[in-house]
Amino acid sequence: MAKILVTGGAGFIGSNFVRRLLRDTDHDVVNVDALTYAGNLENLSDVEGDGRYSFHKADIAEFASIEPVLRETRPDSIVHFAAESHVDRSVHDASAFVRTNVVGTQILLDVARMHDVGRFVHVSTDEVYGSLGSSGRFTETSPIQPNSPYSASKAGSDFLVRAAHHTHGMDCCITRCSNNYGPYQFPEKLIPLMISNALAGQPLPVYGDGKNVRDWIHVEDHCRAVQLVLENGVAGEVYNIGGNSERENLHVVRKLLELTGQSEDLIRFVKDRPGHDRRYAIDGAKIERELGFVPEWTFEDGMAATVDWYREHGAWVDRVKSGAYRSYYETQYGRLD
Ligand code: NAD
Ligand code: TDX
Repeated sequence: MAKILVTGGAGFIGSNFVRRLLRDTDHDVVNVDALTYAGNLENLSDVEGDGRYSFHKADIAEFASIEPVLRETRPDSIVHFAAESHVDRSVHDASAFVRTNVVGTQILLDVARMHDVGRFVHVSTDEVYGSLGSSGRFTETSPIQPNSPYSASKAGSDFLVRAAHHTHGMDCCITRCSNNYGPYQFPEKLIPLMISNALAGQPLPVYGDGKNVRDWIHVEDHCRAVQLVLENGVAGEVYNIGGNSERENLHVVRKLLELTGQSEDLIRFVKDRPGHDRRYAIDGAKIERELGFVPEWTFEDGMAATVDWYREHGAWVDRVKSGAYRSYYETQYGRLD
């Protein structure tokens, strides 16, 4: 039994990971989250009473906020999910991305070293590799060529984690995963946004020609891979994690319209995202060979299960979409008729 501190545990992937650790291990789990617009404790309401779980509201970018949490809880390991995570928001204003993703990661590394934390798993993204043409896949040795303020800030955090291992001998691993989908994803990202709009009979905004490609992975597969890296990864190594499910955006949107029983007339082609990366695809050979990870969800089963989840959690979606989400939506999309 160990004590695992999870940052960003009130967000989409972090909350799925916290639930997984409590369900499948005997570890104690300390969830640290600043509860930004993307952090929602309702995502973990089912584990609130668990004696092995605790929540601490703290900001990783403020030493005086995060340091006391580690001093008090003394975790054995950290799994670092906390980040500003949405590319479109980083196009509007990158400052929070630099603050949390870059400065926050360095402060967290400093505090972890100060309190002799062992393994530090840094959860990163395939977007740090930039964009692919019509062929090829990202390997762990692909050049780091981030194109958006979001991915540049994640690449910066990856380099700081690499440096902490190289300079201070910290026990760090980095994971770089492709696009996640599944329960509790905030409806600013493609799949939950399209599902919630389709269920409400509202227009579906597709950027550009809709032919950009992402490699979709179910969040449960991603969380299982991160757990394998936490348990068996080699210090200083990077592990790519992919879903073996490359799909064009338009294919994804059409599939979701089919699953929600809505017409393709709801599709609206809107102005493209500035600097929009064309294609991401992960070569997952290293994590398969070294840690035995292969994704289990097929794209088709995962999409159907996710549509069912959003259908059954209408109240969660309504609460999440109220308030600040509305003004973001208007800034990003204006009126879609
Ligand atoms: P999310 O936006 O749903 O959650 C991020 C969480 O971090 C929120 O709970 C938020 O409150 C918290 N947070 C933000 N700033 C903080 C701060 N300063 N201090 C403490 N907590 C703070 O994001 P997500 O989609 O769950 O992504 C989690 C991680 O996985 C991120 O690091 C992201 O870069 C990475 N990732 C995401 C995907 C994806 O498809 N969503 C793919 C690959 C990697
Ligand atoms: O309204 C939309 N219309 C649209 O066409 C939105 C929100 C997205 N898109 C397109 C842009 C992308 O090609 O869909 C694709 C996926 O977009 P996002 O869901 O915003 O994801 P992406 O930009 O690919 O980044 C995601 O994957 C990697 C996550 O948000 C990151 O946190 C992760 O690191």
